[in-house]
Amino acid sequence: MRLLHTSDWHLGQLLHGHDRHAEHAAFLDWLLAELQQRQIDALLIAGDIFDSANPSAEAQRLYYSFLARAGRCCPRLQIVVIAGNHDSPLRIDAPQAVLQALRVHVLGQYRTGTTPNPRLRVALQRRDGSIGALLLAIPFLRPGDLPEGHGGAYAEGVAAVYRDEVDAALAVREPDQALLALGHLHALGGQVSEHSERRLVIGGQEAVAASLFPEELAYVALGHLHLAQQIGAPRIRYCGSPLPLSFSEIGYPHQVVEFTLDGALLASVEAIAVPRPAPILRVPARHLPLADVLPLLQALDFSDAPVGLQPLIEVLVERAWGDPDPAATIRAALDGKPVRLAAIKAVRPSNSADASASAPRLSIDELKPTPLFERLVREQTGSEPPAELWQAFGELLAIAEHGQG
Ligand SMILES: [Mn+2]
Repeated sequence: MRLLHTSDWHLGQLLHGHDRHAEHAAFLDWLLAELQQRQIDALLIAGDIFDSANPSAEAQRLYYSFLARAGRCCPRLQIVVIAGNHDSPLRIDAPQAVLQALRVHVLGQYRTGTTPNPRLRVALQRRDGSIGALLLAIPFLRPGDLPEGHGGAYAEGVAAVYRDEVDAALAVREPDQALLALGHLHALGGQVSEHSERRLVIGGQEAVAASLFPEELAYVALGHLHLAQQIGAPRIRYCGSPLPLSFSEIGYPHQVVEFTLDGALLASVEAIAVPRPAPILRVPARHLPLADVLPLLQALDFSDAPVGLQPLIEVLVERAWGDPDPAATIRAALDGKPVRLAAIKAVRPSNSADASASAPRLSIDELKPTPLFERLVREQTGSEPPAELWQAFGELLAIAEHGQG
C-alpha cells in the first residue's frame, strides 16, 4: 500500500496581511498530480487544514474543491482528515455525511467519555479491496476532551487517551494489517518554529513523550510542528507544513511524505519536496544599515508573477538611536517592483556605542507598565512621551487595573 502524509495547510492564512490563496491553490494542484502519478491508496491529513476556526468562504472552497477533484481523478483514493488546534472540530465534522460518498473520512471532535472509540479506527483498503491497514485517527485533543483522573495535567491526559486507543486497536487488528496513527499534538523533543505554531495549552506541559507510540505502530503521521522531522525513529514523523507560514520557516525543506507498507510492516519512507509557488525571502539576510539595504532593494529583479504569486519580502534593517522611521524610504525603494512587502524588521545596531548606552538591562522595578511604557516611547521616538500620550496611557492602565468605569 502507498500512503501520503501531509499536514498544516493553514488554508486562509494571511502573512502580514497578504493572502496565501494562490500559493495554496498551486500546492493543491501539485498534490493532486502527485496522488495520481504515485497511485496513492490513502491520503492522511494531520490537522490544521484551516488557519482559523472560522475560515473564509474562499478557503473552504479550496478545501472542498480539492476533495471533489481528488475523488474524480483518483477513484480509489481514501482520504482521512483530522482537526488540528487551529480548526473548529464541529466545522470539520459537519460535512461528514456528504464526504463519506467521496471516500473522505473526517474526524473533528473527540467525544469525551467514549474511550476507546471505534469511530477513530479507520479501515484502509488495499488495491484489491481487502483491508491493509487500521488507522487510528485522533483529532487534536482539547483540555476539555481529556478523561478525568490526571490531576488536570494535559500531557498525561493525552497519553492516557493514546494508550487506551492503541490498546483497543491492537486487540482488533488482523496480523496482516498494519497499525497506523494520525494525530495532531506536540511530541516531546520536537523542534518548534518561532512565531508559528500556536501553543496548545496555556501554561503547563503540553508535549507528550514519543514512547507513547509502541513498536506495533508501523507509522505515526503527526501534525502541528511546521518543521519536517522525525521523533526518535523514522516511523514517527512530522511531515511539516507544505508552505512557509512565517519568515522563520523559509529555510525549511517543506515537504509531504510518502510511505509504503508491506503487510503489517513499514517498507519505505520518502520525503517529497513541495515546489514553492511564490518566493519568500528576507532582504538582506541579516540586519544592515538603511544605506546598505536600499541598493539591495533597488537591485531586486523579479519577472512579473501573477497576482498572489509575487515574492513576499521581509526587510531587515538597522535603526540607530534617533534615526527616523525607515518604512517610507523602504516602500519608495520597492515602489513599482512586482513584490509584496510583508514586514520591515528594524533592530538597534548591535555593536554601536549607543546600543549599550541606551539599552541598559532592565531591572525588576522597570518591569512595571509605567516605566516600560516610558522606555518604549523613548526608544521609538527618541523623546519623552508627550502629555496627551501620558494621559491616554493612564486611562488604559486604569481600565486594565480596575476594570471599565
Ligand atoms: Mn499548524
